[in-house]
Amino acid sequence: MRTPIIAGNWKLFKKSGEAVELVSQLTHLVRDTKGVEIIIAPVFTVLSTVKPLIANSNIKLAAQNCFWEEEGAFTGEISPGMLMDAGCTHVIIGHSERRQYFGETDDKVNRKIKAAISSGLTVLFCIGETLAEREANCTFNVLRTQIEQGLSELAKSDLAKAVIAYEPVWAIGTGKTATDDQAQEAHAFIRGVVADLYDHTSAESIRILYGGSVKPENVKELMAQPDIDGALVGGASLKADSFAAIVNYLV
Ligand code: G2H
Repeated sequence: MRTPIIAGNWKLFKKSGEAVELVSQLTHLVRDTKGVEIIIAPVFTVLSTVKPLIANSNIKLAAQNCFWEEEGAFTGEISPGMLMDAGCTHVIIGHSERRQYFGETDDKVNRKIKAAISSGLTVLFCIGETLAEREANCTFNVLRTQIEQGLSELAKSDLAKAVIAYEPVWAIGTGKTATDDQAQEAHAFIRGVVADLYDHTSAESIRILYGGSVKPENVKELMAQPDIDGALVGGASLKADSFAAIVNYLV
């Protein structure tokens, strides 16, 4: 009943020519895919280039970040309304790379989530523990805090526009994937926190994606876990054949 999502986070890769090539191949490879929501998140500068290429496809467009103000003297920022204007339906918020390199705190993440949802975007809200936090047995405390603060002041009705992405920081771009059991355990915990904060129905409805070195070889086992509803894919989304193989994990 929860439609799976496979989302490609292109990070800081792909200028317009490369983006056109990738998307042209991808639309072809996934044109018959049904029952999976497919999302790509290119860099800001190619959103408008990519948009017409996916206009008649089953691929949706996301940005990788946004600011919380709609307009004003905020040099270098992009607002949720501007992303909608560029054709985005989704935005990634709170990716660990933003938290690690750009000073994004739970409070900033929360402001961005609220602004994005009230503008009509669906948010892919990223959480996850570092290796040090896992080794110190703090994983669940860290996840609970990130969820409580990230979703602070969001009404139950807003949750329809929220997707959670669990990305253990130690598994990002490292080639190390959480085991299926580790991922399932974290996802079940996250669903439990949503039930505590809202209710059982909201927890059962919200989609929770796994991210961190997802590739064609491991997607099937991850997706077989009862609380894993999709994947946020970095490196393997940069090639059409590997991303399509992940999207088509059931084929
Ligand atoms: C985690 C993931 C995508 P990768 O950052 O968000 O990247 O699949 O390269 O680990």
